Amino acid sequence: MFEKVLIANRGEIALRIHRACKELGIATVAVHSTADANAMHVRLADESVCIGPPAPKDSYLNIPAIISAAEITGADAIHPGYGFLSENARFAEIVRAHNITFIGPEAEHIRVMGDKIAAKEAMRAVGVPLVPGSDGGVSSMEEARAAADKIGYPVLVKAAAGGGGRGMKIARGPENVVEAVSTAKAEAKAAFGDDTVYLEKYLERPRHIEIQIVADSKGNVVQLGERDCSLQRRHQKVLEEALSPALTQKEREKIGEIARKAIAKLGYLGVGTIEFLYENGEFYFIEMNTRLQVEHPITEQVTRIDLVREQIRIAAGAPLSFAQKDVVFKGHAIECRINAEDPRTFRPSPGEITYFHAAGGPGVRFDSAVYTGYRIPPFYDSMIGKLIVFGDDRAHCLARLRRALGEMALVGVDTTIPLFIRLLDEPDFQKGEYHIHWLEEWLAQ
Ligand code: MV4
Repeated sequence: MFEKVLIANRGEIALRIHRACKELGIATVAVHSTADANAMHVRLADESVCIGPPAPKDSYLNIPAIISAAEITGADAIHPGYGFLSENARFAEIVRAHNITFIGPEAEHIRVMGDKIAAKEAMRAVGVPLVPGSDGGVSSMEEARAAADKIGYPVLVKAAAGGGGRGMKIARGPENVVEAVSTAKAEAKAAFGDDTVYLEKYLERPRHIEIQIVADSKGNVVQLGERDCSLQRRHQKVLEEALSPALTQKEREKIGEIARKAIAKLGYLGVGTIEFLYENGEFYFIEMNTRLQVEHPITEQVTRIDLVREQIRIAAGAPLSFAQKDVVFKGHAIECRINAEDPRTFRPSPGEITYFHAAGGPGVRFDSAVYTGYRIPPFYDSMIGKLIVFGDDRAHCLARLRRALGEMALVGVDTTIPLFIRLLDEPDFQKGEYHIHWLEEWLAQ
């Protein structure tokens, strides 16, 4: 096992990784920007290194500074968390070139899944169902038009370097293809420096369902069921559930087994998530995430498996501590992302938290890095905590969630807590009847 792990991240995920390390008897090194000198992840770590000024590009994305911090402190592994450098294949290679273990998959798997066209081809080859589409990039307007006619309208134009919804354009009919392709290309060029685009059949009201997988270096692959992440606003997840209220046990087992076999064939290592759109009983692969995800705790709650602990053990060469047959889903879990934002306008609300008290009691977990007197800096993501609630079934989970939201005290900044209280009163949400556009439509009315 590692002796010392450098955590190349901040906020709640840096704490989550620190906690897993301590439970494994591993010392931790925090890195931080000058804006985060008083952050909880710095306070809890065994050692800390300041890696630069507030702007992410100068600190949490500063590869030379992070590698230097690892070398100076003698860390034998780096955990990248989520966001920042977590899906940067070059970073994974540089870490390994310095004889430091990257706690994550092979650089080549990160690279393939980062290219959405290459990811689809890789998944097709291992038996995963895809959204019908152009099978590769379109290199001319004639090719785009022919592909769109063949797929059938509406079609969605997507950027190969995209993900997260940037550079997507809908063509409702043949007359819109040229316009959609040219704007998607221009946006992709500006955002990613790569204007490669591809076409897919546009699904009107699907759900976003993702399968958690975990794979060790001995060839063991286990799937840990799904999360329903359909409640989003502007491609930011707001609330996630495990398991999905929309799937039957038969559907769950079928897609889980497809995902497990695919990951085994790909020779993937570590934790990962396969994202699907789900509509009319069918699953369609869209993307794979090669990192630990924000919403991993709801899977932990329904499986009682510590994903971060497993991730670290796998990177150290240990076998998975369970087999597929040991995975039993129990109860229901929901995560609410608590953001320091106005709950109506979603305008960021940085500033000092003058009083903080977390909800607790049975089935309640609050993953956060805030404390009374903490000043939320304006330079980073507005997510300041995740309220994770577990119940015997979905109704029990919802009752506990309402109770827990009422216990939360976060004074001094606006938060999205009131939004969740309103959401709990909504019949569609109570019934679990929603899709990827539901939340934005509800917020707009
Ligand atoms: C789609 C789609 C409909 N049809 N693909 C958005 C982000 C990117 N990860 C994929 N996205 C979508 N791809 C086809 N063929 C609708 C979306 C989409 C979406 C997906 C998941 C969660 C929220 C979303 C919100 C808007 C659009």
